[in-house]
Amino acid sequence: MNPILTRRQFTKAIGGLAAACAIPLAAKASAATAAASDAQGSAAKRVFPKGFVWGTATAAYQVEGAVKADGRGESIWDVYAHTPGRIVHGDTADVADDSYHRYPEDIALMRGLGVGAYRFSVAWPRIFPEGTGKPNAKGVDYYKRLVDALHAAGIEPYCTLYHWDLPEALQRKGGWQNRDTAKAFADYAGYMAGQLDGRVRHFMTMNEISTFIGNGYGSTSMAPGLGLKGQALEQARHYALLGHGLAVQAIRAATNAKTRVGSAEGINAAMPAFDAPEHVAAARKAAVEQNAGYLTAMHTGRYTDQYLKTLGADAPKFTADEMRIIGSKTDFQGLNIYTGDYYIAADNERGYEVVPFPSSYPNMQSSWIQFAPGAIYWGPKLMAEALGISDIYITENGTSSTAAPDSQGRVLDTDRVMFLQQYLAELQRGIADGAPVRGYFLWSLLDNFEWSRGFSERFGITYVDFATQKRTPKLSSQFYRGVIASNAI
Ligand code: PNW
Repeated sequence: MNPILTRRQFTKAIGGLAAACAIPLAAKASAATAAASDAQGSAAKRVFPKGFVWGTATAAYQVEGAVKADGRGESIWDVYAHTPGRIVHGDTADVADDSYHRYPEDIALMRGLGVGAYRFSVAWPRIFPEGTGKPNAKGVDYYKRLVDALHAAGIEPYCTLYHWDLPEALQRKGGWQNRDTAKAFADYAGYMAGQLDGRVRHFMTMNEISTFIGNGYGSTSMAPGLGLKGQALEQARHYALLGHGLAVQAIRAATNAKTRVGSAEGINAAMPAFDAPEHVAAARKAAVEQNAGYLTAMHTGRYTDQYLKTLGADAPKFTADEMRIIGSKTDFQGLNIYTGDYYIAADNERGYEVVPFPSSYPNMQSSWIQFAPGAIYWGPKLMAEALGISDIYITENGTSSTAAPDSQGRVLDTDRVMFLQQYLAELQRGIADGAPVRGYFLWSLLDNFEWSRGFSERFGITYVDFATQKRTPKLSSQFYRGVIASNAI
């Protein structure tokens, strides 16, 4: 899917980006040399498997804008963002990157990078403005146009059906606290997958159940901002999982046999404090238990004994049939990996103990992103071993950075370059050690609406001037371009 470019194609592509980014020629020459030496099979290069999928990722609410266009209904994030005090600086995503209109420009940026894949999400309220009922043809057509334009550019679309923008009409009926929402989601997911069948080969049901339930239902830092506790919170988590399982079945029923279905779950990857066998075993146990309410349930069709015991009276009510649905077989697992937690072996019931980060531990601009490249080595490896997962995609990885245009208009985000270089080296090492990772999606193609942080935290490898919508590839774009072209780090 990502053939190594001829030297001429490569130099041309890098030349275009270098001009856009005004990067000196020396960098261009060394990248071209790397590609050339790779073609000769240099042993010094750390090479990714042939056919490894390189992509970028975004989500509908974070980039599209156009919140009133073509009959789109209201989502919980429209309501939340327009509630005073919820978002840093009172930002909203009413316009965001205006990708609803500017997607051809975004696809051109991806061509410049040389990515073979793009992970985007569908806004449920564009398809069913009221959550259920009659589909909105104009919303469906937008995604057909997007997907067709991607194919025309030689970029494979990977589609997420729920990246947190629940139709507000369903929130008024209880949102994920209402079991009917799981059914409504499956109906929407099946309908949309059917509409894109044949044009999209990879569907993800949901993005990070852990985050939208934890932050939106458990705390108030994301929409709908409920701050629930106890059993009510656990029941909502269970219904979100049920929605995933029902959607897997609905997507399968609506699409051809070659279509592949999975999800994109966020994990704070369990890492051994260092790779002594007892700490590795501890981290493996932790990987299962820390994800008991998400990945473990989805891949085993049951909640672990320890999970239910810890929750006690707060445990969700569930039936055997619901657990079978939650455990519906998937074809791949997406993992969003930004950071991790260190574990050591411990003489307690669980057999492990989490090690808090010392205050001196380095982190990126976002306070929750500890710099932990080992997360992307251990995360996929331990999840695959513990849960028997055969195909993993890194559906998100990246970082925020404060880098802004310098006096020449360049954005030299060396912190992001450093971050990506270290994480990708660890990913390559993990794959070489047997982690079944098939692809990598960098979050994000563009600076975008970073939820409650608004536009104050920028995750893009392309700088976006939100006043003019001008896009400028950052230094990290040039770095990623070289990784893709050489399929190596
Ligand atoms: C993920 N946390 O979200 C999302 O899937 C993206 O939409 C988001 O832009 C990206 O990561 C960067 O934040 C998370 O606070 C947001 O732990 C917050 C957290 C984790 C993931």
